[in-house]
Amino acid sequence: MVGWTGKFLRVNLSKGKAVAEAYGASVARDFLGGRGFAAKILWEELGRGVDPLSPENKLIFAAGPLTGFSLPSSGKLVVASKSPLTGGYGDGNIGTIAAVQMRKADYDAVIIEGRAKKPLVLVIRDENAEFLEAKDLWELNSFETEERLTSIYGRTAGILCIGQAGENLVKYATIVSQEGRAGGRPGMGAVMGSKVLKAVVFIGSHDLQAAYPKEMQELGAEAYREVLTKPNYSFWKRQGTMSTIEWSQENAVLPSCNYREGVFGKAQTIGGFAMEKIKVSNRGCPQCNMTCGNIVKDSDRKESELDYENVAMLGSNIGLGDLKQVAALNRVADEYGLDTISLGNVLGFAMEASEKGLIDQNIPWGGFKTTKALIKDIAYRSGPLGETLAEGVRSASEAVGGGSDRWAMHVKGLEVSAYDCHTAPAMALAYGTSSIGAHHKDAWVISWEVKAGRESYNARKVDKVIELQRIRGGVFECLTVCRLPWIEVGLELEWYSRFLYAATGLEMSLDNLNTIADRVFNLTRAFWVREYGKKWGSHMDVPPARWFEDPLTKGAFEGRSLDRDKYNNMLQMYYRKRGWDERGIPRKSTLKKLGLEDAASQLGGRVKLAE
Ligand code: PTT
Ligand code: SF4
Repeated sequence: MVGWTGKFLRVNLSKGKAVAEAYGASVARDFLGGRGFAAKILWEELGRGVDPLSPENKLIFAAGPLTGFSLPSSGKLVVASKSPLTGGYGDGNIGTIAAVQMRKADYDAVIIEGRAKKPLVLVIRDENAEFLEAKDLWELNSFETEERLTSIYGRTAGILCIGQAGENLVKYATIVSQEGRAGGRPGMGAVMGSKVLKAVVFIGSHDLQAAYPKEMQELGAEAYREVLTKPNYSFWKRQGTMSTIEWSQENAVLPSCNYREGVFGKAQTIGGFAMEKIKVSNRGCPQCNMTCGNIVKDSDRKESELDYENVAMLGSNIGLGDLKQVAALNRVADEYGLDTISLGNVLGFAMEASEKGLIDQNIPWGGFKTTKALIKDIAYRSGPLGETLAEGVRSASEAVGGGSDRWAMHVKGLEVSAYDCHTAPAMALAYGTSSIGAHHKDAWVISWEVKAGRESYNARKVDKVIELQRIRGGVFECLTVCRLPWIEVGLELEWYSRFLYAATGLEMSLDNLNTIADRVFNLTRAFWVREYGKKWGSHMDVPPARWFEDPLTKGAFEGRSLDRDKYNNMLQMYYRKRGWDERGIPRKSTLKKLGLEDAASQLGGRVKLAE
C-alpha cells in the first residue's frame, strides 16, 4: 500500500496505552480515508446506544491519501465521533498542521478511546505516545492552550485542543487549532472534553511516500501554479468566503433574526467590502496557496478570523450590524471553542424566546454586551439559561415550550448553517439529508439553485443534491483535502484523480470515487438508523417548520415559503434515487451492492429492511 501509511494508532486514555495497528489495503481502496475511515470505524466499533459523552464513545482523527502531500490545500483533518448534540454520526473538517504531522508520524488515523483520570495532553511523536498531565492547561482558553504548547513543542508541531466549552461538555463545542480554525460542529469538542483530553500534539519525522514521487512533485507544483492563474484568485485572497454576505443579501437567503427573513438591513456594514476596510492579514491552513482566513481587529482589539458563516450567524441572524462587534463575538467563540453556526442559531432562538416572553431574561436583538455575557454563560453552563442553551436548540425548545419547536432551526438536532431556505427547496433538501444534520458542507446547492430557478421542486434539483453530496461530502471528505480550490477558484476535479494516481498508483475515475462516496454516505445513514431504530422516519429529513409556515415579510420574495407537500414529494424522489425506502432507510439491495453486508444484517435486526 503506497500513499497511505497503512496504520492507525489506537490510544486508550483509561489505560494510558497507545498501539499502532496495520489495516488492510481493501479498507483503503473501499473507504479512501477521512470520513470514510471514520464512518467505518465508528460503525464497527461502537455499540448501539453508547452515551456520546461516556468513555465508550470514540473520537477519531482521520486523514486521507492526499493529506499532507505538497499539493493545493491538503492540510485537512476529519474529526469524528458519535455526536452528543444529535445522537447520530458527527464529524467536521479542520485545517491544521496536525493533519500533516499525524501523517508524518506515520498514521492515517488516530482512534481515541476511554477517559483519562486527570486532565491530559497526549503527545504523539512518531511511534511514541506520551500521556502528560495538563493540570496547568485545564480551564485555559484555546488560544492560551495553544500558545503554551507551542512554546514547548515549537511552531511546526500540530496541535488540536479544546477551550472551556469542550471542558464543560457544551453540546456544540468544537476542536480548535491554529488560533481559530475550528472543526467538529456536532460537539466533537465536547467528546474530547468528556475524555478529559485537553490537547493532542503531533510531531512526525517521516517523509510521505508516493507511488510516483517525481510525478507527485511535478503535479503538485503545476497545480499550485494553476490555482494562481484562476481569474477569481485575487478577489478570493481579498475576501475569501466573506463576499457571500453580499451575495446572500442580494438573493434574499441571508439569515436574519433567527431565519425569519432572508435580508438584513445592515448587510453592507458586515459584508466583504466592509471587512476589507478592517482586515489586517490573511491566515490559513497548511499547504495552501489561496489562504482565506480574514484576520481583523475586533472591538476588543483582539485578532479575529472572519468567514461567511461566522459573520452571518453572529451578525445578521442575531440582528447585529457592527462588524467589529461581530468579530469580538467570533473571537470569544473561538477562545471557548464553540461552534459559531450553532451558537448564532441558539442565540437567535434565545432572542426570539425573550421577545415572545417565553423566558424571563431580556436578550435584545443585536445587543452586544448581553450577547457576549450570554456566550460566557453558555461556555461555562452558568445559570439556568446558560445550561439550557448549552444543550443546543432542539433541547432548548423542548425546555422552553410555547410552540418554539416551530422556530428551533435544526435538522436532527444540528443547527442550520447560514442559508435561509424559505425560497430554496433544493438547499432545504440538502440540509434535510446531510449526513450530520443541517450543515451545508455535503451539498451547497444554493448558488446553483438561485440560477436554476427558486420556485421549482423537481428531479433536476434532486440529482444536483446527490451529485454534490457525492463530490463534496464524499470525494473531498474522504481524500481529506480542502474543497475550496475546486469550488471557489475552479481547480478542475480531474486534478484530484491525477493526484490520487500519483500518490497511490490507483487509477480511479470519478465514477469509482462516486461509488466510494455512496458507500460512505449509506454507512453514515445506517449509523443514524441503528441509533434511532423505530423512531426513524422521513420526518427526520424535513427542515424546520418556520420555512413552511412563516412566510418572509421583507425583500424581493416577500410572502413566500416552502411548500410542504412539494418538499415531501421531492424527498421521496430523493429516496428512490438513493435506493432507500419511503422512510429514508437504505434497502437491503442498496447496502449489498455497496459491499455493506454487515450494515444490512445489523440494521435488519433493528428495523424491517425493504428488499
Ligand atoms: C465548518 C464550519 C464553517 S464552514 C465555518 S465558516 W465556512 C465556521 N467556522 C468556525 C470558526 O471559524 N470558529 C468557530 N468557533 N466555529 C466555527 N464554525 C463553523 O464551522 C473551514 C473552511 C471553511 S470556512 C469552509 S466553508 C470549508 N469547509 C470544508 C469542509 O467542510 N471540508 C473540506 N474538505 N474542505 C473545506 N474547506 C473549507 O474550510 P466543520 P476550518 Mg471547519 C473561525 O469545521 O465542523 O467542518 O464546520 O475547519 O479549518 O476552520 O476551515 O464559510
Ligand atoms: Fe484553508 Fe481556506 Fe486554504 Fe481551504 S482555501 S485550505 S479553508 S486557507
